[in-house]
Amino acid sequence: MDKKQYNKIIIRSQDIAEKWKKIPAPQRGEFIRQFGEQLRLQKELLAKTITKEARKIKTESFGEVQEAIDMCDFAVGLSRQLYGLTMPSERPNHRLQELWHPLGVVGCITAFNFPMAVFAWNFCLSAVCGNSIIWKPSPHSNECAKGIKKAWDEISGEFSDLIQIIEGGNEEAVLICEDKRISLVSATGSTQMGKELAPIVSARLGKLLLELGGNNAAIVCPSADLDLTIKGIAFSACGTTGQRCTSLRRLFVHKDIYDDCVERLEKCFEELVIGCPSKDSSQIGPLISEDSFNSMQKTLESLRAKNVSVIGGERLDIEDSDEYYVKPALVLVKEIEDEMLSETFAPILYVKSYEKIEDAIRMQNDVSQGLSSSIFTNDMRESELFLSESGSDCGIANVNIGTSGAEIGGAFGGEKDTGGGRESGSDAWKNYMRRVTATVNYGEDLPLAQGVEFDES
Ligand code: UN1
Repeated sequence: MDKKQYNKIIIRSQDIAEKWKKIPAPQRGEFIRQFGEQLRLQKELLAKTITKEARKIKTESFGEVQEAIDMCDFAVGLSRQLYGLTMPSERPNHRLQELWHPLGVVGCITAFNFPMAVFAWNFCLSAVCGNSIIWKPSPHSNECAKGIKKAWDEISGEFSDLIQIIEGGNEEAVLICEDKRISLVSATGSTQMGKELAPIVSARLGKLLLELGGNNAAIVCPSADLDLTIKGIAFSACGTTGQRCTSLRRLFVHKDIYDDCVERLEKCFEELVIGCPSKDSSQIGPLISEDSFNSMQKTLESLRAKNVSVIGGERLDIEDSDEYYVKPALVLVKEIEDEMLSETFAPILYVKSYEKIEDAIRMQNDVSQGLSSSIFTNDMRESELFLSESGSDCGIANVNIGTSGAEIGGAFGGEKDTGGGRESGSDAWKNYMRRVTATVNYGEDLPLAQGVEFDES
């Protein structure tokens, strides 16, 4: 992008942030309430755009717009709850309190797979917190970004440029990361992308919020309700064509139920309806690109070369389309294979048996990523162990639910190579503000903290 044009965008964003921060937070919330109303009105249109561009099936596209609406509702409430703590001061006649102030301009880099919801996580919080936003969507989802911007433009009046979009790829992402005027860079994408961009932001000591790759696992215990479990696995592993950062990639099944579980999974994978995402009956649409297809095939080929059992995974010809429709792959492994340790953004599910729950938890944690995890069990000792400090090391830990499909109310994100950031619910708003610790002396003396004496006379 032309540097001059880029500069103009950022200066505009700084100017608008100056005005926006002076509006009381509950009034900023009112803008977000109206934005949510627009999203409700345009739900069908926006969902269609997602299906058309990101190729998500209809129900998931509607779900994604709903996730953005939920974020608006959450942020409206939050606009009256940007609480700072008041702490007891150790000094007489002193008040010790924290204040939260806006950051200014926030940069937001998003991926193709959640082309609206992840922006909404960032924008809704950032806006009620008093910031403007520069959005660089994935080159695969520029139309989705325009759809969201249009909805904002309908209600935002003079604050239309609170959202400004910069289309582009890595070059534009680097511009944002290098720019000292952008206080916080929130980036969603692969670990590789995070490792390239994070040092650029860190070199200028900017704030970072990272939501990177996952390599999510589920454990199936002997007491699990298998009907529920298979459903949970199928949605997490195959839904969104395995292209969620929360998609289920690895499955550890207790040896006593392994055969039964694999048999059911094979049948279930066989029955999933793969087809054009705008058809009501389709459960799995195509992969986003030829690159995604190639990386899936490369992973499967390298497994087959080692004589690992791979069921499915082949390309399907759907209505003579040149898109990349694939059969989800079930990979039955005896040992941990190297391929299992990295994230292939496609529907590949590795299945391995285990004997002891401690071993299953260890294998689950034994990857560099730490986003989402699940256990399927009706034994509270196992589920509590899984949730304890000796259990899952991920940012998300579910019981009797798959790894994907988190609600917005909780903080979303994970540890290790996932980047450590937390977005969406809970207190994630604090990422978009700066904290001021204010101590006020309303007395007539000047007592020093820690009992220090300093008498000038
Ligand atoms: C992502 O894939 O980057 O929990 C986000 C989920 C969705 C968000 C996924 N609510 O699967």
